[in-house]
Amino acid sequence: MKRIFSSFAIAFFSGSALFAADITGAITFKGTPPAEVALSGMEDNADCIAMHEKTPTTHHYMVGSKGEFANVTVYLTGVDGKSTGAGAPPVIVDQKGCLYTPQLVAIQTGQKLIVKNSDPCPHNVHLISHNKNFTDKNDAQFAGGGDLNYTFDKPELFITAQCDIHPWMFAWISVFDHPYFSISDKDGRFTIKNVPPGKYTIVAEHRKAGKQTLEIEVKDTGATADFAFGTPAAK
Ligand SMILES: [Cu+2]
Repeated sequence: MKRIFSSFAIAFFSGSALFAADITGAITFKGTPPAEVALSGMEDNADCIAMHEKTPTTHHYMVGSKGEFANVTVYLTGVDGKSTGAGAPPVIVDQKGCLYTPQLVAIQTGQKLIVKNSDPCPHNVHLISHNKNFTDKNDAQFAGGGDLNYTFDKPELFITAQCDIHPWMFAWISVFDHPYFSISDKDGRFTIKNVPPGKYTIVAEHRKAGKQTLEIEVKDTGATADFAFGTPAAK
């Protein structure tokens, strides 16, 4: 019996090198981030301001009380050509209260992006590639109108989505040609799932705070990668 068990154990553990594992990490921001500002122009728009108790602000730096840094895009490099986007569930962005929710998303090449309008007013979705990967897309979307669907062929960080009717409305879409990316949550935590064992360069990038890079090795048990951002005075 013992021998049978050991044979099984050897087979199991030697086979585990083929398994994929997760990369997890925590992202912090040290110091005080720049102050956010009230969204300019919304107070002059009766439809939009009526949906808020007070004028919303920008949310460039989403930092928790202990420095937990949310909305940082984390991704592996050197793994292009592995997109599973065509079979992945769509990513959904809603327009609600004349704001994009969520305001920052990441998606694979070939994966569907669905933009909804939950507002009682019209919007238009104006997508801008800063690398000229596509010519601007600009689609009107009326109240109660159907969803808009998009896919992207080429990877690019922080494609801009803006509404030309409501000039404070912005969202950013990052496109990857692989599934190995994540966005940090309100606790500053991220998980990149199902990464095959190996050595990788992992990047944490924030639209305002810049980017940081680490070399990591993913083993059968996974890997961790923590990043600390901050204002220059706090370093
Ligand atoms: Cu709008």
